[in-house]
Amino acid sequence: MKVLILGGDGFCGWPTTLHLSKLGHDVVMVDNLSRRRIDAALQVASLTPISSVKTRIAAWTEVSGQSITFQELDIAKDYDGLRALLAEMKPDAVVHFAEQRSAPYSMRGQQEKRYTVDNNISATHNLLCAIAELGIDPHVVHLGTMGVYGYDGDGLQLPEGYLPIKVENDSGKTFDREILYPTNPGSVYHMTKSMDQLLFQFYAKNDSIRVTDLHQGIVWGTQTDETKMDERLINRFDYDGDYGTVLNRFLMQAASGMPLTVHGTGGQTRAFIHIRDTVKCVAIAIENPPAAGDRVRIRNQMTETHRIRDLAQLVARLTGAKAALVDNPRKEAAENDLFVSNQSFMDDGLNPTKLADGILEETVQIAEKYRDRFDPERVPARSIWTTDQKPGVVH
Ligand code: NAD
Ligand code: USQ
Repeated sequence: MKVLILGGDGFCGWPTTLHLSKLGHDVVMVDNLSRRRIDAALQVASLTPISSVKTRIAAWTEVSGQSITFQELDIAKDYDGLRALLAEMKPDAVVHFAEQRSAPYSMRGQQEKRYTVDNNISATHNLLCAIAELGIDPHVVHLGTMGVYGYDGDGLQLPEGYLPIKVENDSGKTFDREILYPTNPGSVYHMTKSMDQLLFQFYAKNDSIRVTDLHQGIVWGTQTDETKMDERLINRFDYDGDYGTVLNRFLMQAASGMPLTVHGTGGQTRAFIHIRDTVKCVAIAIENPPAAGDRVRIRNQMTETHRIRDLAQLVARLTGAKAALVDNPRKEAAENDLFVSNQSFMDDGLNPTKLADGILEETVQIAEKYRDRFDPERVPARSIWTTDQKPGVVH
C-alpha cells in the first residue's frame, strides 16, 4: 500500500513509519517539525538523543534497504501543499498523527490553548477537505484518545465509540438508537480530539470518506523492533512536565533518585498501551478499512488499565524509588474506575505487551543509560488547569 504518515517524526509516528516500511508499505512521511521547535522553546529535550529526520531516514535505508520519502509541511497552515501532495501521491491510507498532543501544554495559557485548537482542528479539517475536493479515496486512520470518553467511570464498560441507548418519549413509545459516546474532555487538547470526531462523522456521511478513529490510551515504553536496529533510529523519550507521560516520567524519576510525582491521591485510573502495540494496531487498522459510506470505525487502542498510585507502587517495587503525593495541577476526578472494551483489536489478533511481561525493565534501562542527559529542572508539571490550583511540584 502507499501510506502517507502525517506527524511521522513524533513519538508514535516515527516507530510507526519504520514498522509500516518494514512490512513493505511504500511510505511517505510528513512533519512540520513543530514538536522539535516546542522542545527548544520549552528548553526540554528527549532523554534519548534523537537524530535529525535526514539522519534517521538515511540510517533506515542503510539497515533495511527500504527508502522513505520525507516532506516538511505544515498541514494546518499549508492547505495547497497538502492537497498537491495528496493529488500526486494518491495514497491508499493516510495515518494522521499530526496534532499538538500534550494536555498540560494545551492548558499553559491563552497562546497554547489557541495554538492547540487552531493547529489540531485545521490539520484534521484540511486533510478531510482536501480528500473530498480531490475526489480520491484513501482510508484515513486517525490517532484519537481514550480521553474523549472522560473519566467519570462508575463501572460501565466503555464501548468502541458508539453507545446503544433507549429513549422513551412523552407518549410512552420507546426508540432504540446508537449514538456517538457523549464526549467529556478533560483539557483543551482532549477537546480538540472530541471536535475531530464530529469532523470525521460529517465527512464520512457527506463525502463517503473512509475513516478509522483510534481511541488510544497513554503510550509507554520507547523502543520497537525497528527503532532498536541502530542508535540513529532511537525513538524519543519525554519526561518533562508537559510532554512526559506518567509511566515514563515515573521511570525516569526513579532512575535519577527523585520521588515519583503522584498527582492528588493517585486514584485516577487510565488506559495504557506499549509503543510496540501502537505500531501493530496501526498496521492492523490500515489493513481493515470500513467500506465507503460506512460510519466512522472507532477502535479502542489500549491494552490494560491501571490506577496511578498502583503504577507508582509498581515502579517503586522495581526500582526502590519512593512515591510522593503532590498537589494535582489538573482538574480531574480524584478517583475513577475505568473498564474498556478493546474487542476489535483482540479479534484481529493483537497479542499485547503488558506491564507484567517484564518489559518495564527495558524502559528502566533506557532511563538509566541516558541519565546524563536528564535535567531535573524539567520534571515539575508547572501547567495548571485553573488559576486557583497549584503546580504539581513536590513539597
Ligand atoms: P508527538 O508530539 O511526538 O508527535 C506529533 C508530530 O506531529 C510531531 O512530530 C509534530 O511536529 C507533528 N505535527 C504537529 N502538528 C503538525 C502540523 N500542523 N503539520 C505537520 N506536522 C505536525 O506526539 P505523539 O506522542 O507521537 O502523538 C501522535 C498522535 O497520537 C497525536 O495525535 C496524539 O494525540 C495521539 N496520541 C498519543 C498518545 C501518547 O501517549 N503519546 C496517546 C494517545 C493518542
Ligand atoms: N499524572 C501523575 N503524575 C505525573 C504525570 C501525570 O499523577 O507526573 C497523572 C495525571 O494527573 C493524569 C494521568 O497521570 O491523571 C495521566 O497523565 P499523562 O500525562 O500520562 O497523560 P494525558 O495527559 O492523559 O495524555 C497522554 C498523551 C495524550 C493522549 C492521552 C491518552 O499525552 O496525547 O491522548 O495520554 S488518554 O489519557 O487515554 O486520554
